Amino acid sequence: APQKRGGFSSRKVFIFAAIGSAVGLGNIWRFPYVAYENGGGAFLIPYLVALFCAGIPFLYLDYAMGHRHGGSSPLTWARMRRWTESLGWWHVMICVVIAAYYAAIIAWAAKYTIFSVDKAWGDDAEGFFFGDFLHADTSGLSFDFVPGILVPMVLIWIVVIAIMAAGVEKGIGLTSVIGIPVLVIAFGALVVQALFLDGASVGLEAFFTPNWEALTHAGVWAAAFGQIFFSLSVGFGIMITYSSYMDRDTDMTGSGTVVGLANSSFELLAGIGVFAALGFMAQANGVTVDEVASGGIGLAFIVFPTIISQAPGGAVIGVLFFGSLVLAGVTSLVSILEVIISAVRDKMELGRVAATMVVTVPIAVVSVLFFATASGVAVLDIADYFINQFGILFAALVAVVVLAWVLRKLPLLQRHLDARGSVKLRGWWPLLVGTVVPVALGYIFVESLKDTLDETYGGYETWMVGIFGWGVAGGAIVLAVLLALMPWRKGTSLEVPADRD
Ligand code: LEU
Repeated sequence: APQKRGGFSSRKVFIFAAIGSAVGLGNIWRFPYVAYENGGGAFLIPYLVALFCAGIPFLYLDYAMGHRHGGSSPLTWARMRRWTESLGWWHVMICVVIAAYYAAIIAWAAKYTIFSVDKAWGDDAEGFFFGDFLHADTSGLSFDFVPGILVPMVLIWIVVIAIMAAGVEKGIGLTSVIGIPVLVIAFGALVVQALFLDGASVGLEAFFTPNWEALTHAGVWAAAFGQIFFSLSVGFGIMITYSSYMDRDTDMTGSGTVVGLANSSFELLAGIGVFAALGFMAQANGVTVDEVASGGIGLAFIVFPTIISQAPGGAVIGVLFFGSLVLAGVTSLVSILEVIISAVRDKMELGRVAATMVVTVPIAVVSVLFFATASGVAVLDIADYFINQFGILFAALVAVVVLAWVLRKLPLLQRHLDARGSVKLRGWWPLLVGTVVPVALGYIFVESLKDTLDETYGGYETWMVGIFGWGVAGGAIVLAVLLALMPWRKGTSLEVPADRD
């Protein structure tokens, strides 16, 4: 029965939880550096194209699947056609990988919230981040624990496990209903403060000036699509799972539109805030915005500390910024874990608390083992790139091809959404999802594959990329196929719930 799986008590809670999932480290930590590495201002155009042509349509797709079939991702797929169940487990495995590294970044942010108060990095934020803080060793694999990361990681895991054990409504729902308004206020205050810094306009100019040449690179488009899917939390089971927790009459397209626009607004706001701050820093140091925005994955942890040291009221900026990261991160991490927990619950005879423990404790251990150690930042960089390009985007491609061309389910799903949705999708949606999305994703996938095969990612050791890149992305697929072979618990029906159509 549906009550046994848990669920959200109202559409409001669902929307908060979905926004809580979407707005995360991707918006604040990942977006600025991905944008920066892919042409800066030039990134906005592919980003917006990806949002409207693929991201939001795909969000409706996830909603339709989860809502109509009322199950976790594997159960939803199994209810569409038995043999597609492994696609759901692929989502689950992608979430396992993301959860493991996502917690590490939240832990960094928690630590930096405290560091902000007395500006622990002195005047060398970059040296401090990679050296004193991370003890980064990018030359290979190292299991030397870094206590400064280990402790906050363990604490984050304890908090998140407690939320998950409390359940869908009382854990996830409540955390988001409280956390998201606080986040919006804190982050809004931060952006306003950033806009008043000297030199902010220089940074904004850099952000909003298109670099047309960058649009000719397939890699820029791949990055934009990857960012959109990651940021909206679509294509890897999260929104399927959340929408399975809603009543049959819920307006899913209206909800999806709110969630999609809220997420992108937040992301652009973060872009504006970060680039305004970069402008300040460039001006204060007499260099160009290009020169300050180095650091890639560490952008947020290098640039912001420098600003905190130099700007008036820096400590406040720091606490707001890193505090926002922690809050945004936690409300997203719970959604990643819920994909796994709900799948395990649907498949096996386990209660909420037992399933939470069986899922989260091993992931927490792996997470600490790989990311609270000196090679953590290298493994994280590799895993994040590969699980995006060859996990999320690839899984999304396979999903649309199967749904649109093999099972031919799009018209059915469209009718399901339109029967109760305030935003009517009509014919344009199956068209976009059935043609434009697979063509775009297919092209990007091939190009991205060529690029990645051409050159070892990020200049790391080949074997490191082999294990944590190709190995992790490929291993997720192999394990997914194996998990789909396991039997369902006796009480789980593989029929579409009768009340859902
Ligand atoms: N959408 C989230 C973010 O932007 C990530 C996802 C994996 C939950 O950070």
